[in-house]
Amino acid sequence: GSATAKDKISEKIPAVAHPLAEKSTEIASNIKYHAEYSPHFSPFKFELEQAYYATADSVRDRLIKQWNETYSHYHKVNPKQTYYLSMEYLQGRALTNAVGNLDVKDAYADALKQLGHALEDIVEQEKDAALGNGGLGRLASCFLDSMATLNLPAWGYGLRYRYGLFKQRITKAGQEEIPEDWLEKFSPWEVVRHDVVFPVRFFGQVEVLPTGSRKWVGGEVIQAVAYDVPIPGYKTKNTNSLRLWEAKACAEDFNLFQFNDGQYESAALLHARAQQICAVLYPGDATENGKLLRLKQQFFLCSASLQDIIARFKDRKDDNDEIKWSEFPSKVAVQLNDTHPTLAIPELMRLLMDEEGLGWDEAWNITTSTIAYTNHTVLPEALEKWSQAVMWKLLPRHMEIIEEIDKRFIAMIKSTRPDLEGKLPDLRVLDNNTQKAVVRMANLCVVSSHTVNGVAQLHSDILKAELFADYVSIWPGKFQNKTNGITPRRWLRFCNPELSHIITKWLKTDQWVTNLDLLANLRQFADNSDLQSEWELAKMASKQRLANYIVQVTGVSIDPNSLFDIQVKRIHEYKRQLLNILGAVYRYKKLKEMSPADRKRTTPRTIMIGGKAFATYTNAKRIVKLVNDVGAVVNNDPEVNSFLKVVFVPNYNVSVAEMLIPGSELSQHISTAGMEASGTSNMKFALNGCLIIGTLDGANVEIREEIGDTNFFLFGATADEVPRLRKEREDGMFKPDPRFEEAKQFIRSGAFGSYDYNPLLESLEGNSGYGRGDYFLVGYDFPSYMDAQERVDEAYKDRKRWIKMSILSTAGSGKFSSDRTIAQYAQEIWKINECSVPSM
Ligand code: GL9
Repeated sequence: GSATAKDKISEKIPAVAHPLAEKSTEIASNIKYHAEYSPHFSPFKFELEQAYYATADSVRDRLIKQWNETYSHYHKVNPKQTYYLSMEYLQGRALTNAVGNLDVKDAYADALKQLGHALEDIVEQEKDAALGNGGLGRLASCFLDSMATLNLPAWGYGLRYRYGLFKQRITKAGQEEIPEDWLEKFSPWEVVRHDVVFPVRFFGQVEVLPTGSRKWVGGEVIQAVAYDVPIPGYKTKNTNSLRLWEAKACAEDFNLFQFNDGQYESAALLHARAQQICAVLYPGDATENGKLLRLKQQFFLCSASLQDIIARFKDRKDDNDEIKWSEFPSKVAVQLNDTHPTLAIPELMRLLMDEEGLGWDEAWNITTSTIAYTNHTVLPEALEKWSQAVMWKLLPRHMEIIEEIDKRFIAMIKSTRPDLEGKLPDLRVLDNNTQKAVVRMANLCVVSSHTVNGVAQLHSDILKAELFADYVSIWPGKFQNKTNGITPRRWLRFCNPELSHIITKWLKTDQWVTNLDLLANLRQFADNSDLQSEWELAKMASKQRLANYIVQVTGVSIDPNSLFDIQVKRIHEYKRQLLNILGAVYRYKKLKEMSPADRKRTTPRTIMIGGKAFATYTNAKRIVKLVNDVGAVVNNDPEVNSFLKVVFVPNYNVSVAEMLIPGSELSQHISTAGMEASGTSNMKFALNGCLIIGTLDGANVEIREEIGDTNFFLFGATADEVPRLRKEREDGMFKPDPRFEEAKQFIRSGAFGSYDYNPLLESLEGNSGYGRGDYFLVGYDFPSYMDAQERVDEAYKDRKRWIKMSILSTAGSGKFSSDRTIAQYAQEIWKINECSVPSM
């Protein structure tokens, strides 16, 4: 908008506080009120950035009202409540989600128009809150949305990292990581609670009191301060909290004497240590220092959250009632998001015994009836093990408790399951066998939780049959499946308004937004040519928008009439981006060899690959570079570049996903079977009418079941074949397909530049060892992958059939709503009920 237009309007519209305005003129006044009276910038400016902050402040007014009502309602009713403990939340942007869930989007768009701005431009001003790495963190954020929408009394707990996930920049050398300070300016989506502060101790020693009880003393104490982020439900008053802890030192910890003596650093030592705790998401843990910091972060989250949970439990009893600790598990459910918050177990035991004076048995009953654990991966390198030596130093009292848990587990096995005695070395919590004694966090979780769940049916089956098989024989009822889900608000209703309107029109209701199973009713119209042409137009609009974005961020112009083929996820060898790019290389080579007439008969494709590589993961970084190098050659080859483009999408994050997914037609979920626990972007793509090429892995299995096997491009080995195939490869029995050899050879020939790709390609060769000998079976699956890609090319030529398949993908995605997942957690694990805030 132009400055003159805004100046004129700013005179006409009065700046008046209207926190709950309904009329757009009053909303405009309220936005203007915040621009003037909640200033974050010098006065008299109302450019995009200032307009964003004023708009967010104004939306926040409504959130705070609902939030306070939710607090006091939960306090009054005092229902059982869930606390979701997670080291990661990938929230993304909040503004579109907030105005959408509050059902005031049109009114805000209108108000902003009066102020000379467009809502679409305003929302782009917000930085992503990227306090997570990938699927695990995004799942936690989808869960928060569903818990609020289902009116469940449930809160998230996490850490307020200053630097979330790094920003990815692509240079000639490949990926470069740049810190991103999402808090550089003010965040309107958090409220600091200066009255919610808990001390968290590190190091120190255990003191034995005259009574015989034990007490953790000394060491260093850092304060945890609560920052609350509002989590509005969709079209409901319930507004839950994501409580993020910030680390702070006390004033008393500032050594004024040293400071006046010129020793500035040592004077503020504890302040500096406090700052380190919440500085970054996942600090590199290659060094001992890095490991210690990560462990400190985990404990900080667990200790602050449990102190808060216990304080609330005590606070909600009637004034003259005494505390009935046996009721704790009927008021509190704690869910551990992976093993990262495992220390919640010994910390709850310590608080109950050492601070509240309970005995072991009572504390243990409470702890094990309160805590449940979700496993998110079977990759051995992701199963956390902490050095006992480090733990004794940092958390001496917790190590005592863990030793006792281990001792009692051994005694239980010896007395009740002598047949398992031989397996104790693997089943125990402590691993003293190796040179470096460690605590196995997953074992501690299984032994101490009432319920353990996997995140897709296949994954849960693998957990039961392999990783946790012996525990299943001890506690058969402990293990469950909770297939992951995604929020239909962010991942369809808000990111794809065009498709949403068509769905609402044909279903004659917008109830699908909270009852996603209703999408199945689209099936009856899948052949209807009116729906098909509307569907195609919506897809084309999203593709055009995506093409505009791609040219803006990469300089590569892509053809919206080509097949948009996307793989976006963290770069990992098991996810097999290498399979994708080798397929692209083979396709390019064949296109080069073809006659121009044959080329014209092919299906034009735009292959987009995006994702971040962990900073120290060498092969992942080589893959990023390879995709970029292949793109540079292919996209500039005038002979073929109207039939094939290869684009690396930089800095993949939640906001980029919201742009890419609606514009996708084919997406790749091609991990080695048995290795992707679930995947959740597969659900987002399918929901938006994108077809999937994939293996029988994770939630792909259930997606294919729901949308029908004729609508899914399946290829590859199955999970149960993988061990035999690896063995065959080790025995030198593997015969590679000539197409696979040709693709690798083409890269080696220097067709994509002089960078030495031998080390990367060698990971696909040889015959033994992890990361060598093609552990991920790229070579084995290559021919069936290429065959599946040929079926894709053929299917795309039949427009009607393709669009029908696309409609059936959306229609079959109902199961993958996180509302369904969370309803199952609530009923089958947490045993909590809805607690709706009344409308007056
Ligand atoms: C993950 C699994 O790898 C995914 O398959 C799964 O969908 C998600 C959510 O359950 O959890 N586990 C895990 O450690 N990550 C996952 O994505 N990794 C990251 O989040 C980086």
